[in-house]
Amino acid sequence: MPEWKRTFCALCYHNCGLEVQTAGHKITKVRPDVHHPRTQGYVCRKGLKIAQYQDHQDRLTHPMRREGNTFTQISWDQAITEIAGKLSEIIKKHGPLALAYMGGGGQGSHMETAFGRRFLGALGSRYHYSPLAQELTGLFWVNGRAFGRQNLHLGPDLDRAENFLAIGWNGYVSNAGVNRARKRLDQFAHDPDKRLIVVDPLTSETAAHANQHLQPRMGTVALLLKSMIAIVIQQGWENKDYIAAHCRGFDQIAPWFKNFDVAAALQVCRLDSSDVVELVRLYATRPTAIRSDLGLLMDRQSTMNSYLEMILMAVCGRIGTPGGNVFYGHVMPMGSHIDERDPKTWRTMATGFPEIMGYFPPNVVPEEILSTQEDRLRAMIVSGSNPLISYADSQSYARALKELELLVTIEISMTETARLSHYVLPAKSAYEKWDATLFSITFPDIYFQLRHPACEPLGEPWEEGRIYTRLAAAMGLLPEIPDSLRQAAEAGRVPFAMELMTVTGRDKRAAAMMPFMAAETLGKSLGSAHLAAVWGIMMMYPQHAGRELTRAGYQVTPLLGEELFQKLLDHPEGILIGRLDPDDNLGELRTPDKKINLYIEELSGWMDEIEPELERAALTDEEFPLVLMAGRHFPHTANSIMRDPAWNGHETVCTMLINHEDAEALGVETGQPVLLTTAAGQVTIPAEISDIPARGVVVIPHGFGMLFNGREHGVNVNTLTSAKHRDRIAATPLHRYVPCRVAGA
Ligand SMILES: Nc1nc2c(c(=O)[nH]1)N[C@H]1C(S)=C(S)[C@@H](COP(=O)(O)OP(=O)(O)OC[C@H]3O[C@@H](n4cnc5c(=O)[nH]c(N)nc54)[C@H](O)[C@@H]3O)O[C@H]1N2
Ligand SMILES: Nc1nc2c(c(=O)[nH]1)N[C@H]1C(S)=C(S)[C@@H](COP(=O)(O)OP(=O)(O)OC[C@H]3O[C@@H](n4cnc5c(=O)[nH]c(N)nc54)[C@H](O)[C@@H]3O)O[C@H]1N2
Ligand code: SF4
Ligand SMILES: [Mo]
Repeated sequence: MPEWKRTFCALCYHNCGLEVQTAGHKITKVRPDVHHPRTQGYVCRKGLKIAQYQDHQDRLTHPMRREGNTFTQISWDQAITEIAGKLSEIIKKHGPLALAYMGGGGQGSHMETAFGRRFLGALGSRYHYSPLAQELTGLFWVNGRAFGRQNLHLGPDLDRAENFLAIGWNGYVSNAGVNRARKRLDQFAHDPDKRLIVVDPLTSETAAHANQHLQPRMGTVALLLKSMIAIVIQQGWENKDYIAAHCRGFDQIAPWFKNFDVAAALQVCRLDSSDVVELVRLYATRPTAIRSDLGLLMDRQSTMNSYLEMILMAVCGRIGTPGGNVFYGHVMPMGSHIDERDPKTWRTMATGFPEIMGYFPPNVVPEEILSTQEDRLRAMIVSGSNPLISYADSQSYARALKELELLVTIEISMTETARLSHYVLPAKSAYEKWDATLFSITFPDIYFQLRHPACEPLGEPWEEGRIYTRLAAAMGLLPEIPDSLRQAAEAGRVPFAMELMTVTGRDKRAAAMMPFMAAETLGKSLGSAHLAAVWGIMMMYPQHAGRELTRAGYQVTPLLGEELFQKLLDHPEGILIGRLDPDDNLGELRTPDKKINLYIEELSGWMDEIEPELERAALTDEEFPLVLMAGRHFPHTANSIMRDPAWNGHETVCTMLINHEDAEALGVETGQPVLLTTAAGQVTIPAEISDIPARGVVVIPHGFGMLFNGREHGVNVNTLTSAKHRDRIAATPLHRYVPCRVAGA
């Protein structure tokens, strides 16, 4: 009987525990890991199909160089030497700002980012275009202003909540951000003492399970949230003690809401006033946790929605208090805090968007490349990302990527982006390498899991960390490594730690290049650059998380980092690595006075635009009378990660959902092709009559339109989206509200 190996699913950042059997490079059997400490046997359909993630005919096995339309296999040595040479030439001629790094780590393999970002930085660029900056950076920006750090992130405190309010989040399907989401949702929906309330324009799968479903008009979240705050303030339901103790700026924000015309606003939202007042009363008086996601973040008022959501939570005293929304812990924050009011902050060159939490928005990349400025973007390394499918305006993306002097794609599959690249480098898949994920999705416990290699590599792929280390070495970026450090690495991890401290203490450059130093020394004796990076993270973690570790039962000694690393090696199912103090969550605030800052000056003009009549006018479009939800996340996609359509049994799953009445009015039936047109493009796609969309809304999933076996499967929704339809602060795409029209094809 083959051995069951414990691992976790890399298809979404939820990372459910799995057990797999393998033979060579194949995963042959999969089952949920019922003893997994965090997910306890929970999985979705995608996790159970993980074998097809890495076993298909488009897997990359060897480095390749493109000449015209054909790729030639080359050796790793040749690939590293040529890429390093070309990068050096471009930087010498145009300076380091000509270089960008895109993607990084995807949903389940974050160790590469430590190397990719360090490599970029060592060359003198900060331009990391990350998928996080096409959804979350508006929210991160608000977090920075309100809580003092962009990387302080709130999540629902479901263990202590009486009610669960989902706004613009379809957790029943997406699972995003809530551990064992379906189970947790069911607990709220079925317990007579709890309630699940869903605010969603569509009858999403989550809405269909709710005790109560409020169905606002698509694109009116900001009006609704502003109305909810106005009801709180006009009724005097704000939590005065909490505001006095924990908030700053209430008097400055109150006038926005005091005279706000709630009745007129809710009319535009097409909601019944009494339903909303009841919801607000419940939220203001009972411990209620909120989970929102792309329905807010990718809506037309993206950053404003995040701001209003924060104000609503704060005035009701639901931030950092039991059963509300709490600051989650982490082993390492997902990014660094950047305050763009500092004039030294980096901005994109042609479009002027600031770095937020260390990330730049993929939406602007075509403009940055196609700009006529001398200091435009000319070279890019893409890893774990497929911009031609994932980012807005695929047509412009394709045109822009072709203009690059150097495009290197690090991938496991021959993607649409890889096909345009000058060099394609094969990465080890999630199940062939050591790796870990840094997203934290539990409270108050903090877990960490190291994914051990489960399969043999197919061909000659490398870990991404090794690729960047070799490139850095070839470009002369690595400091001299003393023999003493190499010898210490052979002697063991404890002597290595001591020697590393001595070396980095006296050589600043060595400290700055730490992941590479560790990869070149300890990484060699461990057989993995990523494992050396995880070791480094474990060595650093106790330095800033002593209290969390103590609460979780650890004794903080100088050797604790080493102990944690060994524990990760011994426990592939993951370990409890810290615990937050659930009774002092507001202690996490990082503003100078430890208060929540309610007034964000830069948003005050925008706040004035959130008015019923202005919004009503903005929602009317004669040319495009319908709204396209461009990119639903649903059970038959895992972003663009699953390429072989066999994983969906070759069913036609890429359809345009349309509701009965709209279909009837258009004379369209299920299976019939329709012509869908937006300002950016046009596609023909089969219609599917469904109970999910509301009147006036059509829905297409994201993650289709990929080439497999010489054929395009489904429609790439990003041929319909414009990169300029974006948030004014963070440039995140507004994919949840794309005006369109539909006609029979
Ligand atoms: N199966 C599957 N799961 C996934 C993924 C996947 O590709 N497939 N991808 C993962 C990733 S990367 C992410 S970011 C998450 C995303 O997870 P979600 O954000 O949960 O995914 P969406 O499908 O965008 O669902 C958002 C909900 O917001 C609603 N909405 C849209 N517009 C509005 C509005 O104006 N107001 C309100 N109140 N609601 C609105 C939509 O109807 C929808 O039900 O999913 C993750 N999980
Ligand atoms: N219109 C529209 N577009 C959207 C969305 C939407 O709702 N609407 N949703 C967006 C969201 S929320 C997200 S997060 C993005 C995600 O978009 P992307 O950033 O493109 O990320 P993924 O689709 O998750 O993964 C991309 C690639 O990672 C590769 N890969 C898998 N494993 C590994 C590995 O171990 N190493 C390396 N180097 N590569 C690997 C896969 O083969 C795949 O090609 O898409 C976005 N695009
Ligand atoms: S795709 Fe499904 S099984 Fe995999 S981590 Fe996400 S929720 Fe869990
Ligand atoms: Mo995402």
